[in-house]
Amino acid sequence: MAVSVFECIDAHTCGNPVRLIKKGGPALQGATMSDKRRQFISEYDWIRKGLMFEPRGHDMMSGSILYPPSDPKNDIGFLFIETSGCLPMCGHGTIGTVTIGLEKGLITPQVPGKIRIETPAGLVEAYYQQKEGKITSVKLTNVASYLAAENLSAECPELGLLFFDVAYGGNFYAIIDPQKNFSGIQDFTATKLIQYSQVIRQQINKIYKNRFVHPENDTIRDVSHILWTGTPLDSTSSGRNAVFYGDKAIDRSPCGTGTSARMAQLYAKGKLQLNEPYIHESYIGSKFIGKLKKEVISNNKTFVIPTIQGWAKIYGHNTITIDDDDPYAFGFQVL
Ligand code: PYC
Repeated sequence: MAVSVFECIDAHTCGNPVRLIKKGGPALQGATMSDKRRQFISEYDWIRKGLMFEPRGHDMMSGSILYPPSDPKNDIGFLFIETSGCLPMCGHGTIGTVTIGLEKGLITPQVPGKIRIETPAGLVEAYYQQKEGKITSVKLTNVASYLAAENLSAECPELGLLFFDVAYGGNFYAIIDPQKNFSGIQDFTATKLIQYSQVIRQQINKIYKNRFVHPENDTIRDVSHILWTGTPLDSTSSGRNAVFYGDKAIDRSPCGTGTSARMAQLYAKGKLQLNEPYIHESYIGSKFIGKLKKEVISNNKTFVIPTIQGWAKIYGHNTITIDDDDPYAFGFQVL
């Protein structure tokens, strides 16, 4: 009989949860965060399941574990653990982890004001502002993002044929804009969007099998997230989304990797310029400010470098145990 103990700090980024595992995470050997991610998935996925799923977590739960950087020029490495698996990159998770890490003294940047973070998807830089010991805003320079495919289609229950684009912003997103069979997220409950997403994601990955693979890291593949769009709640915002992830979640934040993918898509279609602010609303109306800093050509493909700005708040300290005599030691989901 063994009991594993995890010291966690819980926060939310614009409404979406971030649970930083301060103590109890496993030592990992890999040379990069991508290698460490693979080792974690094969040997320690029980930790993710135990801490993210019910009864210790919930459908939206999302977390991170800190690692020393592989390259001494960098400050820290982040492993993301979520109900959806170990994402290559998580924007709201990074904003939350940076906020917790700085406020609680778990991250000490070499250059004050800037943190160089190794993530499984690549290097991410975070610039932060602080006041009276609190981090008030975090701006990420995310991994290179791009539009991967346009005008694909799949059948959606009740709605019929839907057209979508696929873009990469740290994860692959199917982006579904308002069209003949879909009037926009303002006309749908989150529950309905979840029901549709569960089916349409499965269809997309069946019809377009092996089509979406990152050109420089083939462990990053397939459409994991569905980004539905619609009319913003605030008329001064640029857009609003409902991002589906995991099996039952709609992101409560505007989604960092989703906003990056959305901006890459709009840029490729000539609908967003470099340095033009893109104020992105979540389903609950919280906001990230996005921008595209520059264009980069690599592997004959045009990428853009996005920045995402948001905030996070710490709300709890949590010592969580996983006792292997608990029938629900490794969590469960009610689908
Ligand atoms: O902010 O990138 C993000 C994210 C991914 C899944 C949920 N949030």
